[in-house]
Formats: sequence, C-alpha cells, structure tokens
Amino acid sequence: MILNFINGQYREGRGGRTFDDINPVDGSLVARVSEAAREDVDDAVRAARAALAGPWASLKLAQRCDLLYAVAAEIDRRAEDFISAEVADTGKPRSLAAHLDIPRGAANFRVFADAVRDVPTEAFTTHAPDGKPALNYALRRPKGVIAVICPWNLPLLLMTWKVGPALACGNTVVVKPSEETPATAALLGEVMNSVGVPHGVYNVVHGLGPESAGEFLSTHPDIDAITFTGETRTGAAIIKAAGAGIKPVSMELGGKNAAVVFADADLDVTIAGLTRSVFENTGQVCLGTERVYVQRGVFDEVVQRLAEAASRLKPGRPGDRETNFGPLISHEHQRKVLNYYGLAREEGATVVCGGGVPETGAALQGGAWIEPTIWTGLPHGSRVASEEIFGPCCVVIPFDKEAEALQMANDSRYGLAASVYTQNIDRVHSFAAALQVGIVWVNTWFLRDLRTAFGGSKASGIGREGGVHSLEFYTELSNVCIKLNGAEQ
Ligand code: NAD
Ligand code: 6OD
Repeated sequence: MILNFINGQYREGRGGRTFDDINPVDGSLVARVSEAAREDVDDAVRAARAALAGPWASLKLAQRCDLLYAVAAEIDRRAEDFISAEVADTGKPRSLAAHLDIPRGAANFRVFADAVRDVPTEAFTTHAPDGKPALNYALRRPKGVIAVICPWNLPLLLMTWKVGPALACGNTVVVKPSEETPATAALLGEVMNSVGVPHGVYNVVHGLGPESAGEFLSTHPDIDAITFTGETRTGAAIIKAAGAGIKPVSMELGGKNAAVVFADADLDVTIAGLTRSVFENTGQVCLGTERVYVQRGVFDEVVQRLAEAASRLKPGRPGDRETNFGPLISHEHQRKVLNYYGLAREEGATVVCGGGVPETGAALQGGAWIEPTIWTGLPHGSRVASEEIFGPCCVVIPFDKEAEALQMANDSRYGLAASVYTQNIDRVHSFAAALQVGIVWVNTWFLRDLRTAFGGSKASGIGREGGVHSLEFYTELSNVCIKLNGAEQ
C-alpha cells in the first residue's frame, strides 16, 4: 500500500478509501494507494504550519542548504529505488528515467540550495522632507505553507522542481502527486526522514482532483500559495479556488508547441531534435512538439526522415535493452489520444505513419500502447493542429515565407515553447523575439539550464519558475525603511 506522508509518519487516510496504481505497460496492479480524506489534508497543512514556525525556521540558511544537498545525495544513492518506482508508475523506458527523471529530481535540490545562497536583495537611499537620509532595504522571508499539485508525466522531476526551491526559501510543503503516479513522492518521504529534514516540512497527500485531496488542498484556508503543473482546464479551477482565498499561484499549464524548420537548417540536427520533441516520453511532455512547420524546399525530406525515425521506436518492457518507447499513462489517456487519431482522419489528414495501437504481443496487451504518428495534409486551423493531444504525434505543414511560419506558430491559444531550426543567426534573433512563447529552443530541444526563466504565456500559464524566478515566487519581500536622524546629506 502506498501511504500518505504526514508530519514525518506514513499513514492511511482516515476514510479508509483506496485507489489503484496501475502499470500502463500491461495493466497490472502496482499498488493500492491510500486516499487522504479532508481531515488528513487538514493534518498535513497543520503539520506544515507547525514546522514552518518551529524546527525549520530555527535552521540557519547554510544548514537548510546542507540538508537539501543531503536530500539530493540520498536520491542519488537510492537512484535504483526511485527509477523502479517511476518506471512502474509510468511505464517509461528505464533508460529515460535513469537519464532524465531521477537525476533531475536530485539536481532540483542542489540548484535551488545554491541559488538561495546567492539571491540578491535591493537597497535604496532616499531623503525625508527634513533632508535627513533614509535607508531602504528588502528582507526576504518564506511565503509559508505551499500547496504543490503535480501531474503524472515527469512525476519526481516536476514535483521537486517546485519542492526544491520552496524548501530552499524556508517554506514547508504539502504535495498532492498525480493519482496516476504516487510512488516517488511517497518514497521521497523516506529520504527526508533519513537525512533529518524536520517532520512536517515535507508532507504528501494522495488522491484525485475534484472532491478529493486536490480540491481539499487547493481550497484549504491555511495554505499560503499554490504551485500547480497540469492541464489548463484544471489550472483554471485552481485559480478560481485561489482567487477566493486570495492565494498567489504559479501555473505551468498545457501547450501546443510549434517547431519551425527553415530550408537552411542542418537536417541531421533537425531530425534528432524533432524525434525527441515529438516522441520522447511517448509525447507526454508539456514542451513537446505537436505542430511542425517546414519550409517547402525541405518538406518531403523532413517528413520522410521523421517517419524513418518513428519506425525505429521500439515499444516494450521498460527494462529491455531495445525498448525506447513506452506506453501512454493510462487507458483513459489512450482513449483521448485515439480519439484525436480518428479526428485527424475525419479532418482529411494523410497518415504518414502510425495512427493506431501497435501489435505488442499477448503479454503487453493490457497496456496503454499507442503508435507514433505523423500527419500531413491538415490545415493549420484544424482541431488536430490546434488542440493539445499530449501524445506521440505531430502535424507537419509546409510554408513558403518566414512571415507565414511566424503567423501560424503564434496563432494558438497556448504560448509555452517553440523550437526553431535554421543556420541563419540573424533570423534566429528576430524570429525568437517575435514568437509569443515563454521558451524558445534553437537547433535543439529541452536543453535546460535551471537558472533560466521557465513558464508559458497565454493559456500555458502564469508566472515563471527557475533560478531567481522561483525564489521570487516562494518568498515574500518586506521593505524596511530606516530614517537616519544623525546625518544630513
Ligand atoms: P491534470 O490537470 O489532469 O492533473 C494535474 C494534477 O491536478 C493532478 O494531481 C490532479 O489530481 C490534480 N487535480 C485535478 N483536478 C483538480 C482540481 N479540481 N483541484 C485540484 N487539483 C486537481 O494534468 P495531468 O493530466 O496530470 O498532466 C498533463 C497536463 O499537464 C498536460 O496538459 C500538460 O501540458 C500539462 N503539463 C504542463 C507542464 C508545464 O510545465 N507547463 C508540465 C507538465 C505537464
Ligand atoms: O525541466 C523543467 O524544469 C520542467 N519544468 C519541465 C517540464 C516538462 C513538461 O512536461
């Protein structure tokens, strides 16, 4: 049984309810999960509040940072446990969890422990009406108890991306992991206890969204801020709850990200980038590409080479050496993606490859498998080219002029990320500046420096996280103004 983690103790939810954690590789049961009742969420928030004022606050900044380094080291030491837990919940290839999810889970603690040591503050001198100087300086204090609500696609990575900076700034947290992927958040409780993080600093409540732990937490009157990653529609519900309680929010939401390939691009680099951005994690990455605009001169070659790359994706058991493609997270998500596969045909798409469920053999028949899929022949305004699918698929659309590509790339309700493939450095600058997104990659994809601003515009989110931007969200500034009566300047 996967348990809630409240005030340093693992415990069952008070209502005695459970839900199933299913392995999407074959539909087998990973574990039952104990669902937190409203009273458990109350307890978690109370524990976080007590730790905030007590043992956590009494640590010096350097001691807090040392503890976060110890958390990172312990994740590294127990990497195999974390990889196994993440793989069982998500079905992703073991190699992906080992190279991306788990190392980033550790890095998220180190990076923000470093950042918080160096965070600048501001100071101004001014003059009172009597001519005496006054010194203003800003103090940073933790925001308080932070509600952290997480998705299932990169569970440990995205959870620690918020917990790392929140703790570095001296806050305490109550985490609500996705009901699809509760395991690594629960396991992190063991790490917190083993390195001596005070009880109540890190709490985990399991459950679903509406009328369950997600809603109980986001509407709780005694939290101080909400940081959320997930669907835009869920984000809107949480913003409403936060508005009612006047709570600050950080929102990392959905996307329908474009890649723009110019005829002067290095096509080896382009295909390598597109293969990752369309298919990695079975397309379940918020930054992934689902719209590819290709300049007409290289259109056929890009489509053909991307389809060849798709044909090299091998579904299979996560630990098998040749497996480089996992299932979708659940049958529910598989139904959603397959609906879009059907819609693409209705909207007149040419199916270049994929479009259905692969033949995986009897042992994996119960899994949520899907084929990597490429479409051409769809107009830019079609639903398949406009709505977030969150699967391993893309629409490829030709363009002639740069202005046309820019217009199509920006014509979206979302504004998370874009990638551009070109060798023209002047174009890189002008095109990147004109894209209405929070993140632009040029001749690469998902290359991260964790000090940089991360987040989206339009329906893709509110605010930025990363480096000092996270520290801004997870701290309150107080300005202190001291009148210096002794001196006239
Ligand atoms: P989701 O919105 O369905 O769920 C996210 C979390 O919110 C889960 O823990 C869920 O239980 C909880 N939740 C659901 N309804 C709630 C409610 N009413 N109140 C409180 N909590 C509630 O998202 P998902 O399906 O887990 O993740 C996929 C989505 O996340 C995609 O849209 C993807 O683009 C987005 N995403 C965005 C980013 C980013 O950085 N912008 C990163 C990863 C995923
Ligand atoms: O790399 C990150 O910090 C980050 N937040 C990635 C988000 C990926 C979305 O699925």
